[in-house]
Amino acid sequence: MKSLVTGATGQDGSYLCELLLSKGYQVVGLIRRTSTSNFDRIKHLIGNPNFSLIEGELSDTLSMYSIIENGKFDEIYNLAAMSHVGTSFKQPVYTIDVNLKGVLNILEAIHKYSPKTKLYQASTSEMFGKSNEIQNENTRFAPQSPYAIAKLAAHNMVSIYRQAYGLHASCGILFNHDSSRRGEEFVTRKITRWLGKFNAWMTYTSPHRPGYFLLEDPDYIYDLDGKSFPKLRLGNLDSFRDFGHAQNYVQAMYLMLQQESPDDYVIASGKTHSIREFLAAAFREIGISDYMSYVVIDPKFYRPAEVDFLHGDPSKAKEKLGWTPTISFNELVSLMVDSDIELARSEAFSGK
Ligand code: NAP
Ligand code: G4F
Repeated sequence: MKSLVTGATGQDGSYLCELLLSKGYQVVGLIRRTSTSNFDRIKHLIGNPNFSLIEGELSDTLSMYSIIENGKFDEIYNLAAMSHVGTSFKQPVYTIDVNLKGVLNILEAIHKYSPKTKLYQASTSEMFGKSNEIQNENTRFAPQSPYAIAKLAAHNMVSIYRQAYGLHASCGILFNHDSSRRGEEFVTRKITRWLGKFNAWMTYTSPHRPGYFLLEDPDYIYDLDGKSFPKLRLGNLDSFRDFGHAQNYVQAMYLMLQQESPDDYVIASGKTHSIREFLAAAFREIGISDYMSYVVIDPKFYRPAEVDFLHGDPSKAKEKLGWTPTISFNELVSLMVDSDIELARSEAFSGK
């Protein structure tokens, strides 16, 4: 089996490439040209004889056509996207180019040149947007950002190509999933990365005089020698998300393409927590309960329009795919904090 994974350098792409390689697949990762390499999440795969990289840009029709026509792929997993909701308000046209036109490029290429290739499209719970009920495959979509609008249009486009041309194309409506490989600008990883660095600052920066002050200063924490560390700056803490671990969620992507017929599935933990709850749980991991003393609420991180409540019902995926998540919310928080404590410790010792 030969698969193309777009977004191979991202969080999900890296876990999915590992999963497919472990199943004996030949995996081609699509990467876009950047001035410096960003292979951190897949560097351990480079050199594997079943793994290779190909350069391409999702929004460039000709490059996607030629990759798909020549690749003879059994499966394509389209994970590449402008994936940051906040950024989509600042770069709406680019977001449409990549997250909608990019998907159309892939669908057309499959339809024209490789109609037997199966497609997985990374849809998202953000499409539910302004919803206040538990969400499943039948819940009405009400997108709240350029990101969600592009993803919803792509989701509908996949459905049309499936009906009109009989493509084996499935969409995973994935709820938030995180890990130690999550990008640092997403709220979960922003919190755990800050905690790792703060822990290293407390432990290794003043090892002879350990301890710190929480003064009235709104922006900084001080150590006993008067050196400062910036507080954690966040936006809205009162939105709810349904969190899972990315390693569990890429299993569901794979399972969707092993089904006889294509379909759409909600992939979620079935539980919801506020960002505030994530924050509190992460601080508890390093023994701090008065977490708000370390946080500054900065309106800069508020969104022009917010998604207040995401809570998925993964019953269909459980029943039809046999998929269930194995990593709980508390385990996720703990894994992420531990990993960022270790990362910051190694950076402190290597002088970074
Ligand atoms: P991510 O870590 O941000 O990775 C995105 C990937 O897309 C990166 O490899 C990035 O390449 C690549 N990419 C971006 N623009 C591209 C372009 N124009 N051409 C080619 N490649 C491009 O995202 P993720 O968390 O792994 O998410 C994977 C997919 O699932 C995304 O489509 C996201 O929207 C969707 N999703 C994610 C979640 C979640 O909670 N994680 C939930 C639902 C849906 P660079 O490394 O060069 O930037
Ligand atoms: O971490 P976030 O940026 O993730 P968001 O918006 O839920 O999007 C993620 O999950 C989607 C699935 O539902 C994916 F489709 C998407 O690609 C991405 O992976 O923000 C989560 C919440 C928001 O309510 C935001 O307003 O956290 C709030 N937040 C509070 N302070 C913050 C911050 N978000 C970010 N990024 N940075 C903050 O400082």
